[in-house]
Amino acid sequence: PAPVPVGPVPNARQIEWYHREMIAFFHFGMNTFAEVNEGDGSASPQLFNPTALNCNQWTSVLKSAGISTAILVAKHADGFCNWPTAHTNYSVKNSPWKNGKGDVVREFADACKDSGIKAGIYLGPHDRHDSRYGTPDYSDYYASQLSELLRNYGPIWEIWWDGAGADQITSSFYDRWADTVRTLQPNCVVFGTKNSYRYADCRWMGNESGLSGDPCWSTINPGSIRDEETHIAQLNHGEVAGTAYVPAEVDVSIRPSWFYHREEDAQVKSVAALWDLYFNSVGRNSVLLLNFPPDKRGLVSTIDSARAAGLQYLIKGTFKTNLAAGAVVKSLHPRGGTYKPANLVDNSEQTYYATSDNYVTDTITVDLGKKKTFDVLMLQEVIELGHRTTGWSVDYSADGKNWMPIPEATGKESIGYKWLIKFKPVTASRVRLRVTSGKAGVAIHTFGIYKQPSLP
Ligand code: IPT
Repeated sequence: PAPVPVGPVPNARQIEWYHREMIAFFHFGMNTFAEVNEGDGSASPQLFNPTALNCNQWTSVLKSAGISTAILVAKHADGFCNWPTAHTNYSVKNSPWKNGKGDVVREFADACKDSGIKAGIYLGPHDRHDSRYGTPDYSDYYASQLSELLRNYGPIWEIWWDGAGADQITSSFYDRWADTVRTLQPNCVVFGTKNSYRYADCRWMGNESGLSGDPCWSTINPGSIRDEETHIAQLNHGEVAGTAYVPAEVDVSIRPSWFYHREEDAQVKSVAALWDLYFNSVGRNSVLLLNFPPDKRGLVSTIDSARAAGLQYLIKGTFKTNLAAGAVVKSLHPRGGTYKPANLVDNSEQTYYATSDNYVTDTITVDLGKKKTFDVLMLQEVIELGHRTTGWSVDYSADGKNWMPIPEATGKESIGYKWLIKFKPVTASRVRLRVTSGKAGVAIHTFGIYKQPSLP
């Protein structure tokens, strides 16, 4: 029989979310034109006037970056609405852009649909423009806008409830807004923070620099999300004994700022920096939400798009071949039946290796048959069965007798959806995974070793 799940397990939205691995963020709006990051809500709608807005250009950037989901800022804390909402005059309809007939959300949603990209929405809970902010009337206002966005633009894959500045938005506001989300778009992932913690499918991971914790558990105690300021470490690492399954989403900008500023063109993250970022987010059991701020034309800079394509080149080039594929795999405590050690290297997520229920530790030896050189390691647990393994190390050997540790892969804790490690190239004919502790028996579907191509 199959192993029994342990602890909290993901819901269907979270399983789908993990498999996307990377999401693009588009911060675009009044701040782009006012040349600030946190507008106070007083900028005139006359300022908003992209000269060449083309969301198909945005999605083509994502295509070459291998990113299949995107979240657009519909309204940031300055309150300006990127769609012609019926509920305020502070929107594109009073801007010169397309003589007030434009709708950025529509163009974004249509471009996503045309290119097979899932569209998400950031609707800032904080609002510095609207005088009702923080009152029950604001709750009505926000709920009406949420309905507009969730009814009129097709499937919305994720809704982003930024906690920034939103402390006056109490949990009763979110109770109502969550009801709107669940009624109109049952499959919509909720990024929740602070007072929206009850509804969070995924959590903030505690910083905006792209650095998930090591370890990084998908589980957390909900109070740690609510009491963010005093629980940054818990957000960053998760909590191994957490009572809720709320994995980390890593929001970080490809530039220093969230909104576009020309003077930052020379500070776009390099491909090497993005590669590190990928390992520190996707490679740490998290999903990467990478911001590409469109400029005043309404286009993503070619600098940003070239870097993102460089990252995709490295991802593809590295992970195309698992050098352990087809290796002879043996373990100390196999469960038997269909849960074979060889499932670890069969390039299939549908089959997995498991230990017998009496064992939470194991030693799994992968015989490569000949010497191979690799510098990346990947492990993937069966997330549907909960976080199981809590301690592991990887060693290598040239003769099967003398084993050397991979220092970067020694004394590790969490695995989860995906754990990646890169290190100086190692040449070996055998690799072994020592599972040293767990909450339940091992259930891992992939053990991979890879060789990075050189930087583009
Ligand atoms: C921070 C919020 O407090 C948090 O809830 C989350 O929304 C996060 O932003 C997103 O980056 S505030 C930020 C200035 C660190």
